[in-house]
Amino acid sequence: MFKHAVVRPLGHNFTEGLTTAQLGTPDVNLALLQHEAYCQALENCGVALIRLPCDLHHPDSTFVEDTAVLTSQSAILTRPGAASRLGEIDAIRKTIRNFYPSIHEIVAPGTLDGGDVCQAGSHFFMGISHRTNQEGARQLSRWLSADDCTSSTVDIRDMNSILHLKSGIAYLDNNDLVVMDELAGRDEFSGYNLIRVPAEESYACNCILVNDRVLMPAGFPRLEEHLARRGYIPLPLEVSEFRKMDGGLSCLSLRF
Ligand code: CIR
Repeated sequence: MFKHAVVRPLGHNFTEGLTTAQLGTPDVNLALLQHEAYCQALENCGVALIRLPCDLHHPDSTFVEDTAVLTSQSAILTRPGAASRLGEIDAIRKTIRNFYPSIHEIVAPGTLDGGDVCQAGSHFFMGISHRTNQEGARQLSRWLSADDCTSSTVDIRDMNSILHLKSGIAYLDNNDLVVMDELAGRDEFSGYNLIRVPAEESYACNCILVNDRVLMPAGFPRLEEHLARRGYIPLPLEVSEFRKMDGGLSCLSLRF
């Protein structure tokens, strides 16, 4: 169960953030409305929000998930792989200090984005991507093993279709793993019940189980039906403007 989530609205310069998606320029006002609806959805799932003010120095700072890995036992601040995002960590450090007695940090030369870390019970998959390097994954794995958690890496550097590992997989419950077709054959995932997502819906892989609901992007009926058939309660949300900045739905909150 998640009790809390950190969220941070985008600023007027959101469109100056990093992106490779060629989906046009986001509409900032629409993005703000989508962000607020996302926040309300989290609250409706019983989560208390910690709302940070927007940070105009960091146009990507609404994607708070990339800044930390929070588990029931530990908090590990990341060291984002994009230089323009390194300064996002300070505000998160101050915020989570109120909830965790001690905080670990990924240090140079390690880099790690929270979007590359997928928790599946007591096991953590860590994507090796253009943002997260082997050293960042090694440091995270050491902190996790101190809590008796296991971890393993999944190399996604040769994939152009996803930025982070969690752009292509999501762990739900009961050994169920949502996975994009392109990743479904990887040995790393063979022990899971795979909920395969066809290529035309792969953006929807980035969904999150928050207490009793699965928050997922709106407009992906096949995954929505599949989840409902398996007994989940899907809650579709509009996140079109975040997609234009390479953002998934999970990255808009840090849940713990
Ligand atoms: C970036 O490129 O860093 C941001 N524009 C998007 C980050 C999205 N993060 C995520 O999916 N975890």
